[in-house]
Amino acid sequence: MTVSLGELVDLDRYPIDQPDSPGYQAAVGHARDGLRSVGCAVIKDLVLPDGLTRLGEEIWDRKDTTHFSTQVINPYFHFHHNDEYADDHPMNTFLERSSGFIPGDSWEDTTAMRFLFEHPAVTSFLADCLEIPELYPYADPLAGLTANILDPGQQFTWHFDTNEFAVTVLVEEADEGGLFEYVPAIRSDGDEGFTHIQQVLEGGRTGVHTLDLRPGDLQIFRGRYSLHSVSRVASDSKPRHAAIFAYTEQPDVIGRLERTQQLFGRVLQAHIDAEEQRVRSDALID
Ligand SMILES: O=C(O)CCC(=O)C(=O)O
Ligand SMILES: [Fe+2]
Repeated sequence: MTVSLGELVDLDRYPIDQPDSPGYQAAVGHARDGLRSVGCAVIKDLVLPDGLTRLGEEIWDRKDTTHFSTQVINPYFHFHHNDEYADDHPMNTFLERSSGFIPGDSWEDTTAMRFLFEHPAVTSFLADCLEIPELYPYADPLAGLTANILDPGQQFTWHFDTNEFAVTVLVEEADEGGLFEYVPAIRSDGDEGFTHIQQVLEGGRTGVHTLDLRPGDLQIFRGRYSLHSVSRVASDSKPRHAAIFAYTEQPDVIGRLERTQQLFGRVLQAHIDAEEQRVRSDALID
């Protein structure tokens, strides 16, 4: 089955394939405002209803490949106590992540998911929004293209992403819970922001934004600098399904061995090779 960009994306409202058009400029301007001010931009109803149906079916068809894992982790995905830090430090504050991922190698080249994730018009539009010269699909064969699955009762606790940017399309929302929350730019290169992070981990709401995201909306997010979470989906709710497109500013970035094992329950040879030859863009804690 083939698909075209116009079948998936509302190109009338958002002509992402026509960079010189007023509609394109308006969408980029709006996204830049959000990204500059709070590190987050939402493009409402970017995906058309039929596109959403198709993404929804692709996720349900592959849901049995979801790797679910419950872990008690700190915001950097560590799960061991670190004696160099106090007990009430973010490094030693462990909370529940109980969601699952449909991994990158579940999405064949013919899927609408992969088509959107890798489409040059999508990547260059996103780069424009993020005000960077180039954007590369995260080269990790498992973590690059995923669906994040939160079944009833599950939550994705406060954390930072390894990759600089993430793009999310909410495909199916929970009836209750499953809300995306974030604290913009709580850390930066050279400042880990531990004090504020600890307040949030302990339930503090200072600086916490709750996103009003609906199915079909596309969210652009700087997840490496903004602490974020998805709140618990109610036990009697529908599941929450979100497509996650991960991108990097540099090509050929691959996730760490340990985190890959944690999130996907396995690693590929590419992860083992990359561990020996790391390509990193900053020195923040992973
Ligand atoms: O499902 C979402 O909206 C975000 C999930 C997330 O933060 C992640 O996959 O790292
Ligand atoms: Fe994240």
